[in-house]
Amino acid sequence: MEQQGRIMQAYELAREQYADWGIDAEAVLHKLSSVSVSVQCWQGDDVGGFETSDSSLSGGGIQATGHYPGKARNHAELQADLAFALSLVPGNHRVNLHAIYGDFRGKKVDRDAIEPAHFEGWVDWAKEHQVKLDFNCTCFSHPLANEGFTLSSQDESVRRFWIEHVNRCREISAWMGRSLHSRTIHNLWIPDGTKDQTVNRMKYRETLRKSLDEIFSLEYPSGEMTDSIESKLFGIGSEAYVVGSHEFYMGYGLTRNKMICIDMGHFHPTESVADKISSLLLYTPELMFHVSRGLRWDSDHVVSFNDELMAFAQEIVRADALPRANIGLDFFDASINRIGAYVIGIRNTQKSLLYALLEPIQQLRKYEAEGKYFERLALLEEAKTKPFGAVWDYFCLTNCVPPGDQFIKEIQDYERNILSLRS
Ligand code: RNT
Ligand code: ZN
Repeated sequence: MEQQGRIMQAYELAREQYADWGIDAEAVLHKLSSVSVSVQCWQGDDVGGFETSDSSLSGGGIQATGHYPGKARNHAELQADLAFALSLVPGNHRVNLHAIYGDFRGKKVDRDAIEPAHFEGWVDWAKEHQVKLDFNCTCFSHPLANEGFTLSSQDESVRRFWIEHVNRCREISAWMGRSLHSRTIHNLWIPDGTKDQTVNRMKYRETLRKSLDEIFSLEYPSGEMTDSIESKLFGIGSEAYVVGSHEFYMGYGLTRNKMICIDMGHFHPTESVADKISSLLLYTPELMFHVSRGLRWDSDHVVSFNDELMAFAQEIVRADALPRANIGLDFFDASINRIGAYVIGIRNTQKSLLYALLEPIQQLRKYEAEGKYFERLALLEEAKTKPFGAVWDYFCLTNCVPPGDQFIKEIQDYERNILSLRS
């Protein structure tokens, strides 16, 4: 109670300070409440999935490192972990599934045979927990991805296998969206590429374009599912060449009216992902994001409240593009408590948006219009030490989730009572 009073008091003072800058903190929090983050199921089990066959992370140039105990071993555990993580963050969110997380009931169901029935458990769970679902085809961690090519494979039987997989994933997505009355975004990322120089850059890309055209020739109502396509710069084992590069998918998305997915780890380390937002949004209605933190490479570290994340949120807010931004998370750290990873990453993403929404944008734009650049910089810097944390704590309190660092203890308790019992 005492702590609650302190948070209310601090918020009152903060609210007044922001009001002095012409910012209505209540209106900001209202806006923030409406943002759903799509939470990646794969942080919960290090991108393992629940296929009965061996689908250990491979063939995708992506890697989860670490052996922290307590990872989810089945649906019930993953669902419990996700529900617990979501109970520690404000707002209503989505869960982003991969095709390998179906309930295959102990049978070997290959990727070209999956069906909505395998995801009924997830849809029931989503209804019960009032979350919405997004979906991804899984074109990696499979023997037929081991040669490094899926949809761009020159082996027609391999290519057909993956086309069938993606077709089924899109059908499952549409069914999910229908069942939950909320459009499911189906994101497509493939690992295709070569470790060393190829003399067939054009050929593989032509093949990928052909496969995508075939896949997308089947259209679903946009209220049920929408496609997004995710590019990448390089992966482990595809250092020299990635078929689905940024230019490839940018061209494809803009000419075929498909949503482009920007993963924050998929560009040159000094390239600003934030700077891409306004450019792309001039030519495409919506964007999908994979919020991630690359450390030196596409390492998928837990998202930190750092300059890059703030710039990302600022660009969305400054472009008035919150309704056009689909914000998904994509990190997987197996070296720390995985629920802690979720909660930190979700909360930081929300914090970055809150920070951006509390920016004195009108004054900043006025300064800029008048050529007052010292003043613009000064105000941007002052914003950094405003009582932003007090607004955040109040937001947590009013959403009945732990303010400040209190989630640490809750996660420690969960670890002691539940995670530590998993072998
Ligand atoms: C890989 C992509 C892709 C995956 C997930 C598991 O580099 O970022 O989004 O991380 O689909
Ligand atoms: Zn991604």
